Amino acid sequence: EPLVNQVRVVAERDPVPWFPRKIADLDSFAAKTLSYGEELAADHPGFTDPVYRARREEITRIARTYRHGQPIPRIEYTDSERATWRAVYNNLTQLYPTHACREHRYIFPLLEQNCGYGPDNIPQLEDISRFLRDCTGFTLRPVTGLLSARDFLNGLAFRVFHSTQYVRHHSVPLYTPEPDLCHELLGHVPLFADPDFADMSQEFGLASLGASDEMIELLATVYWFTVEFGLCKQNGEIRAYGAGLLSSFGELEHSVKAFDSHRPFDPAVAARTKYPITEYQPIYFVTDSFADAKERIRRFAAESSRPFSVRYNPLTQSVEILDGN
Ligand code: NLE
Ligand code: FE2
Repeated sequence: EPLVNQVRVVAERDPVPWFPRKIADLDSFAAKTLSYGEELAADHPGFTDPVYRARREEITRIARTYRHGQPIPRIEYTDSERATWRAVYNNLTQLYPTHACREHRYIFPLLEQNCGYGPDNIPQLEDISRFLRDCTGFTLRPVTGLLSARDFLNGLAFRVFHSTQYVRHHSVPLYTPEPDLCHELLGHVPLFADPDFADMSQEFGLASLGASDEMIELLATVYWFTVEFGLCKQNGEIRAYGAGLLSSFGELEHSVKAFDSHRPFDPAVAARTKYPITEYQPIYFVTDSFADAKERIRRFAAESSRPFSVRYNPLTQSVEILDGN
């Protein structure tokens, strides 16, 4: 790497945290997933059912050994997993016409046509990853569970979305506190096929590379209130664009009409708002339009106060460091 960067890093008072420079560097995240004992202490059945945990172990083995460039191995889902998927799928697709944002509704049929989305089939990550690459250059990587906010956001800089591959616990299909395949496929994937949304997501990622812990916390919080739980106004109606809402038929229905919980979206306010992760959100931020949210988020992400800036080179799938002085 250029000497000027090495000198800068040594000279900084606060050393710049390590960050991935090329897409294969993301391989190092595989071993570092948070476990429910730490950040996710919860009494949800998905955390404590031993049969379910054993099945999760089996599925997450793929994510632990996956390396960049390999096709994502396919999973043969069980009848119970397929029944859960069907319940989630059928309930959500009934709500989408009246509750989902325009972009989500536009892309969903394309996923049915190209990636095997449907009530009777659980789509495979490899097929979706190829589809997204054709749409926006985003790809998927299997992950064992929740990553740290830094690692997760860093992945977005390379247009890589870390996706779980297991299905939520069958007893509570309408809501799970953890990411699961239903959440990734029904909530996140449709929006990653939208070019503007893909660009905005990468902005979060680029802003997170080598950022201070404080900045990571702010970025992760804004991400939470937008990409995960954002609402927007379209044609005078409140609609969801956040993946955590679009994948939970309980909270999707609740959020759109919970008017007392709605606040106008301002990244500076959202960045400092506390939130629970294992229950319905007490506050939702609503943007006037989806385009407005994207613009505000982009500006907020660009405010990262680092002594250098970064640029993504899509030809080499690597990050170039630009000296800030
Ligand atoms: N609560 C969401 C769902 O049930 O699909 C998952 C949120 C993951 C952050
Ligand atoms: Fe998510």
